[in-house]
Amino acid sequence: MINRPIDLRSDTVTQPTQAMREAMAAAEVGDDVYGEDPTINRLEEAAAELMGKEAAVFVPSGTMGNQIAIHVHTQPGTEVIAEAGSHIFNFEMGAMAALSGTLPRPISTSEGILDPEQVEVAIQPPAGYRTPTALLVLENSHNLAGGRVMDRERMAELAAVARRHGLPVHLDGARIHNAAAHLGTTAAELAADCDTVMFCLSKGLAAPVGSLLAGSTKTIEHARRVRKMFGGGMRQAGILAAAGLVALEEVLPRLAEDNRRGRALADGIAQVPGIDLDPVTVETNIVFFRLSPSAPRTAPELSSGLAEQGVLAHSLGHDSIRMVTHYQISDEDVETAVDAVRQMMT
Ligand code: TLP
Repeated sequence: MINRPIDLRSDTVTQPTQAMREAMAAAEVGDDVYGEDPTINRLEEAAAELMGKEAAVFVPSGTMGNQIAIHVHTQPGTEVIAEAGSHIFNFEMGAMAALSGTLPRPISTSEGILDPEQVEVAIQPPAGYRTPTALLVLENSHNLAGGRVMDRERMAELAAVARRHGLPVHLDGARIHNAAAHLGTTAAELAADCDTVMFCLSKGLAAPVGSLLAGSTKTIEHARRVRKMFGGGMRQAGILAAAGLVALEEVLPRLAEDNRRGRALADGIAQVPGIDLDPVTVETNIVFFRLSPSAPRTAPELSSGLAEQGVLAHSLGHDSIRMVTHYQISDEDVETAVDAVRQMMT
């Protein structure tokens, strides 16, 4: 039994760093609904530059950033094309229907990566009896697909299909910096073909709260009005933005380490009998694995057994487990987690 839990449930569990806490205490603040919070303004400028866009707006969560984007790009009674396992479709409480009156058109893929042909076919042809398509959503890295990364070429091909049909593209880049680190490129490069991109400060970047939505000046002006409408107008939230600025400076440059540990975790777990996992598919900090039908335990049993040993993981359904590395997970923690899995499965 170890002293502190090795929490692999998500990278959302990260605690703010000491530097973040100090920056938060010292932050200059103002009323952001009036545009007067200097720390938020700095964060928004930094985020726009980082994403290669004209402007950005600070929002309380990734879900709100995605949903504002949907609201800005669509009209009620239209469709949003998204990969079937996407967060926007599965884990945002039906918000695209509830808040924007849109219907998802989910496309199933084997590894979370859309094919341009599939998108072409999914776009509804103009006809008086068809639900018009309004938006294409991409997710990179793809959470439910095990942190899979879409490369720049595929993103460009998908965006080109959307453009040919006059459709905007939104990128759910909650973990875009993990994807960029894997590819050895920048988030701006990956988001270049997208009209809007959302990324989270509160995941691998370890800030306590917040995400940013970036796009053209005109789109972000609209997004600010929608943020207020959705109840996301914040006041002296520069306290939160201060942590975000530290995240961009200090935590972002080390995300490749989390990706490396994700792969190390996968390499170890893949060797345990009864586990179905190809470690080559683990490109970033998310590790999904299945338990084979002959495995001695179900996923919920494995996750509760691991919890008793101080290793926290997420079970999904009967046979799937997710583990996520982040800055509070060391090489030693990875080894301990692999040992715990081996012990539980033998
Ligand atoms: N993901 C969370 C859970 O909601 C599943 C997690 O633990 O991974 N896009 C993607 C790709 C995400 O993974 C998440 C959160 C979001 C959007 C939403 O971010 P928040 O939780 O800030 O609303």
